[in-house]
This record gives sequence, structure tokens and C-alpha cells, in this order.
Amino acid sequence: NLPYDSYQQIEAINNYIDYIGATYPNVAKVVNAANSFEGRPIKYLKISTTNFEDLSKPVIVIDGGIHAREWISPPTVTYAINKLVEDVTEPDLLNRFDWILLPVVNPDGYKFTFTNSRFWRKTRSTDQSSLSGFCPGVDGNRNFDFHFGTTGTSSSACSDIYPGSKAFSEVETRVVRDIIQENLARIALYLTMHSFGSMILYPWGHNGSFSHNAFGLHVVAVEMANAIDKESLPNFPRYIVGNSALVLNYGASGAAEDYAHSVGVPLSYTYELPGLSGGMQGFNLSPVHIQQVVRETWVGITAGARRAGDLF
Ligand code: 0X9
Ligand code: ZN
Repeated sequence: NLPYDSYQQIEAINNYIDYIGATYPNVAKVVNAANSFEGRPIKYLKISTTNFEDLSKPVIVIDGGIHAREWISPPTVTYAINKLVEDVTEPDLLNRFDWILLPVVNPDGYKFTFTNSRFWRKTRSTDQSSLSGFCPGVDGNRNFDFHFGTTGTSSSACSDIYPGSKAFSEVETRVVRDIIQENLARIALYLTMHSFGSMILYPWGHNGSFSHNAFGLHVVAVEMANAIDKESLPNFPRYIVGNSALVLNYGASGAAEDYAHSVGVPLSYTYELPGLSGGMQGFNLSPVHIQQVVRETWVGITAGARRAGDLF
């Protein structure tokens, strides 16, 4: 198991994924999906109690670490791995679903926040075709192919919300796209973990309009938030749920949760995990809170999974 009293380097997270795959080959399979722009492996786990060719169960997909500085995100995904494989207290969730768990979508950016710049957000790619300067990096959560580059973006490559030269210009977002596409017919629930703000957000985030499944999205969001709040602490803010653009007061196009929903995932959410302070320090949640956040978030995931399974 990984420690949850400190933030882990990318190498430790990758070693943990490999360790799980090697130690529990009957339930967990490591996929080395691609190498990042700088050549780091982008690894995820497929967790299934039947064989990996059996395509009969609904799938739950959870990713983290698309935004590099949001350090509380990857541990919520590795903790889900722990609870499904090493410390199984809810075997029904393991038996009923196949799980795809990708703790760090953006390993280059994540590494950079440890070595160079704590509040780096984007990937680390350099795009020769960019006319707007020589700044590295694309905002992964603007790079998906849904109303690409229309709202909440900047055409300046130096901006933190630069969407890239085109949709899926980044190998990191293509990994998420391919997971969604490969499992499309079976994905009951997609969660993408961010920070911060204690929010559960659903489509459409590009413009604040409501999807055909808005009631379903809202009901399951309430279920998850309520489950989390029951596990929460007095010094933590209550969760807020709602349409991404309306809750955040900004539309943002090309986001993962909108993309997944647009291609057919019925229940698709962005979690904004707790930050406990404002400004940039919200990304710097003290390590003393990791344990609490991963535990309560797991309870939210379990509530969402059960409800998604019933509705699927
Ligand atoms: O702006 C984002 O990408 C997310 N917030 S963050 O502070 N983690 O960067 C919110 C994304 C909300 N979803 C959509 N706009 N679809
Ligand atoms: Zn984010």
C-alpha cells in the first residue's frame, strides 16, 4: 500500500501500479497505455474479477492528475485501487463492475510540480506549430474534442487555459479518449478527479446548458455528495453539486467530463476535491488531510457506483 500521510512522486505511484499488477494478477492488469510527451509511462489498472476478455459487466472509469498541481487527486485514485484489490471491504463493488483506474493522466506536469514549479497545471509539450509563443504545455482539460476552443480558453500558448493547437493534440488526453472509446458501451460512471472546491460537477460545462440526462446526473451527484458529507469533518466545507458552468460561474470547453458524456457515457462528473483554503494554497492541501479526503471520496465513489449500476 502507498502511504497517505505524504504526497507521492510519480515513480512511487507507477511502482505501486506495477506492484498491484504483479501481486494480484487474477484481478488487476497493468496497461502501459502510452508514453507521455517527455517519455514517462502513462499507466492504468484494469480491475476485474472475471477474465479481462469478458465484456459483460458495467465499467467504472476514474482518472486523476490531468492538472499537475492538484496533488490531492492522484491519491483518491490510488486509494480506490487499494480498496478494490488490497483491502476489500465492499466485495460487491469488485464483483459487480470492472474498474479502470488511471491515477496520473499527466505525469510530466506532475513531475514538474515536484522538481521545478509547484503550481504548474498543464502538460509539458512544446508545439512547433504554435504561433503564439514558445511556452510549453496544454491544458489537458481543454484539449478534448467537444466544442473545442470555444469557451474558457485562451489562444495564447503561455496561458494556463491554452487548449492546444487542436483537440487531442496531447498524448495524455488521447489515453483518456481511448479508454472511453474502447469501453464506451459499458461505462456506467466516469469520474475525473480535480481540485479544489468540494464540488461534484456535471455537463454541459462548456455553456451551462442541461443534457438529456440532467436529472439522472443531478440525482447521482446528490447521492455521492451526501455520502461524502456524512463522512466529512466539521472543518471541511459541505459539497456543492450542479452543472459545471453554473456552479463554477465559467464555461470551459474541451473538458473530459463533457467529452465523455457527449460520446455516450450516461453519468460523467468532475470532482473538485477539498482545498480548505483559497487562492493557490487550495492546491496545496496539507498532507495531514490526505487520509480524510481519500476515505471520504472513496465513500462518494461507492455511492455513485452502486447508483450508477442500478440505473445502467
Ligand atoms: O477548469 C477546469 O478545468 C476545472 N476546474 S480546475 O480548477 N480543477 O481547473 C473544472 C472543469 C469543469 N467541467 C467543465 N467545464 N466541463
Ligand atoms: Zn483541475
